[in-house]
Amino acid sequence: MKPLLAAINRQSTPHTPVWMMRQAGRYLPEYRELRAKTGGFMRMCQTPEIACEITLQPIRRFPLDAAIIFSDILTIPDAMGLELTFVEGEGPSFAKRIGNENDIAALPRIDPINQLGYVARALELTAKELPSQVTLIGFSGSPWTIATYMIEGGSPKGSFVLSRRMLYSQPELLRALLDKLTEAVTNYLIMQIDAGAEVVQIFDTWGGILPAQSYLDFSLAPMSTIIRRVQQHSPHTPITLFTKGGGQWLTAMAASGCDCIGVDWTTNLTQARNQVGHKCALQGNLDPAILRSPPEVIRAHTNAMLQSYGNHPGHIANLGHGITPDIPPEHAEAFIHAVHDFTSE
Ligand code: 1CP
Repeated sequence: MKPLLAAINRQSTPHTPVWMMRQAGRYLPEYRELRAKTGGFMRMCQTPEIACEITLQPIRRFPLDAAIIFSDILTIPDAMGLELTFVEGEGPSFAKRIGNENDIAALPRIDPINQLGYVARALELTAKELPSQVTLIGFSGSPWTIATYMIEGGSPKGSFVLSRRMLYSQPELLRALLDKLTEAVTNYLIMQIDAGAEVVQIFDTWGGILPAQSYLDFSLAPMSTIIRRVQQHSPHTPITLFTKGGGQWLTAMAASGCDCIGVDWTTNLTQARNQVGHKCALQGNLDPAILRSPPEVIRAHTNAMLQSYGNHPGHIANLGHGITPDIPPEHAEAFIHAVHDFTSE
């Protein structure tokens, strides 16, 4: 079995598998070169040959155990008609945002195969090209995280004022939006699995800004519904749940039925493992800021992270959040090699 699939099933592996969130992206000169030629991030996502090529770029450079399909969590609101654009250096922005009942009522149900079929085709192409030991990962944003972008109209800068206002003043509106997104994410993940994704990850980047009860009701509950429905369709495809800032809710996350929990760098892996036991694999959690340090510092911190998980099956090494554009590729390489060096039999 591929090392990452074995680890996610809590089986022992010849080395701890490793990949990096956001491993296909701007820290790689070959990505920047292709982006300059292609013109526009969405054009890159929507052209399966280009999305496949970018997915493979980090795989050619580093001995990674997984490839994550090149796409974005904001393809769903784009398909719902919010008109996504990415301005270089400024991040995502929508032409329309979701502010009231009418906006939510007007949101169409999406048909992933017709509207997001470019992601399925990119997965199919990539599955054919990947080395045999590398696992192909599909993904989506969580309903809550996607909703924050739709409500804020782009990057939720500052303190998510509009999203939190809706949460507290019009929770029924937020629920209606989350229901639509729950259905869309479920069908989107099922499409990705049918196209060749061997694991799917739900990125709940902004779940950690919520109070505990609101996290359970407005972020974890929709994700649990998605997990149940995806498992009904594909009982053997593992699902990873990553809530940034979710370290205090691991027991509740494990009860969602997910196979693996992604943890950020603020979480202690020994404690996390004591809490979830054998129920879920754990993925993470080197602070991505450590990759700015010299390679020997990266190796030392990587070793400490591996030690804190301990010598048990069920660990997938990763960063605690995405790699940032300023990281030299050699530093990413130092991290990946360190994981394999320290854990090879
Ligand atoms: O390895 C990969 O790069 C895989 C593809 C991938 C993934 C998994 C991209 C490409 N984006 C994502 C997920 C994503 N997108 C998340 C969840 C993970 C996380 O928290 O990092 C989020 C919040 C987004 C939204 C988004 N898209 C942002 C963040 C904006 C913000 O401030 O909130 C940005 C900058 C993007 C654009 C984007 N997505 C991906 C890339 C390589 C880029 C850069 C685009 C460019 O070239 O300008």
